Amino acid sequence: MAELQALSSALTDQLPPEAVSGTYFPATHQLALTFDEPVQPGTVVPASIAIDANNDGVADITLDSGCTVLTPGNASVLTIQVSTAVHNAFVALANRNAMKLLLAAGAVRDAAGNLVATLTDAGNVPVSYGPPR
Ligand SMILES: [Ca+2]
Ligand SMILES: [Ca+2]
Repeated sequence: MAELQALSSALTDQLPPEAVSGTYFPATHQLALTFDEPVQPGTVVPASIAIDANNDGVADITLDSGCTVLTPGNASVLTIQVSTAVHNAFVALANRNAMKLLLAAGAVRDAAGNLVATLTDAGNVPVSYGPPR
């Protein structure tokens, strides 16, 4: 019955996933993104994930094709190994205390295949530098 229940919930989930928060771990060059429900790591579009560090709505760092998702299966926390260029962009930011996550529509899908919606700086999803304090 577990399979039927899983199928049922997959068929009825019409709600897109929403990002909750993010953390960049500079020592390991890893970006962890937390969503409100499990998402599919294989559906991540790195170029659709960005960081606004100065609250102007314009991306200051955009993930590139050198970034790879480490999370092996559907999970509410995605861990992304970022490229050297993206890591260097984090390190170069003048202010890392007010970073916000930006997502283009379709940057990731939930377990049922619903596409994430566009997330702008107005969504106020914080990204901390290092573990949250
Ligand atoms: Ca959903
Ligand atoms: Ca900006």
